[in-house]
Amino acid sequence: MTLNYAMLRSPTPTALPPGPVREMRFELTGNMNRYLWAIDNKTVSETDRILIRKGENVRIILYNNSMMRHPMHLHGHFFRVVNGQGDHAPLKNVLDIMPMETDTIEFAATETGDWFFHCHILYHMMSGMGRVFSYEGTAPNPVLPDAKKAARLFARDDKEWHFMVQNDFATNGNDGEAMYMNKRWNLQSEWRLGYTEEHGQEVETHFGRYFGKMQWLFVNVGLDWRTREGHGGNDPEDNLFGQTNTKNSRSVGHIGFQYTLPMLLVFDMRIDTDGQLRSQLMREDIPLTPRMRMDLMYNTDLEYMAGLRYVLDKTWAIKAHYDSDMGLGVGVTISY
Ligand SMILES: [Cu+2]
Repeated sequence: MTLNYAMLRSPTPTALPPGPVREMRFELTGNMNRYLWAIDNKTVSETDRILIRKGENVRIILYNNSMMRHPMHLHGHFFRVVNGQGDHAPLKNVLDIMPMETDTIEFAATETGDWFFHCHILYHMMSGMGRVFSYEGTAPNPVLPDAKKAARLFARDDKEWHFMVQNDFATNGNDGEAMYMNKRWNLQSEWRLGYTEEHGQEVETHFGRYFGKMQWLFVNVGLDWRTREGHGGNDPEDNLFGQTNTKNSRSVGHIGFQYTLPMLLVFDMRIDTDGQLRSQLMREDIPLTPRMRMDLMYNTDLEYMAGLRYVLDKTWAIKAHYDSDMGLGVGVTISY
């Protein structure tokens, strides 16, 4: 038998005392790849405290619009889980909400002060999935001498910038990417540095912002530099837009966007300062087995790439890839 919340029944009645009802609706949102977690696409530090009043009944309707479960926890109160048990609805202070599920909880506002309501997966909480309920007209807390500073410290978690880098030391060259990002912005750079002039060198850098509650849209500006020689005349002269193909010699700025399509396929469209268009489809990290990942890329400069990575641990992986410019390479990948 699979146990579920509908089976829970309080041994004593839990009906709320009479009083005005304040109803709120929240959507739990986020992006699993970027690890941003929010409520209604706003993190704790991007919102004000939610004022409630002593004596009223607060009803919260929660819709989990993500593919992860979120055990939502309220400090300082027991809430009723509205689960079909009428006056005997169970009292809890954490409710684990499954993907795509909608749940209703309610509690009598009987306290004073500020109370944190947050996902109890702590890295979801620290990336911003929470709100503060604040009782109207509460006197300052005497054990918090500097309330402004305390609020600033509290809001600091979800404002943090973090750095990641992945570098592949391969037989045909060195390629990798680095990112410095926070919840909305990303500065990223990627490079493919061949050991010969024929394999060539490429460096691309983007800076931009993510938009939308799922953060599928990344609007960016960037720089694209590349050089490659003597590819035996096999290179395509045009790109798919009928423009001269500049994939072997380019030093431009560009503006564009990336959009994450279903199946985590990333569509990239850009125009550069020479008026050249490029669009690209890429899917990274296709899990073939728990440790085997596949990457695929194709773009309108007629470049393509396919790679296989065997993940040894969180830092090390073994990689083999084929790139239309750099050919076959085998190497070791470091992730940080
Ligand atoms: Cu969560």
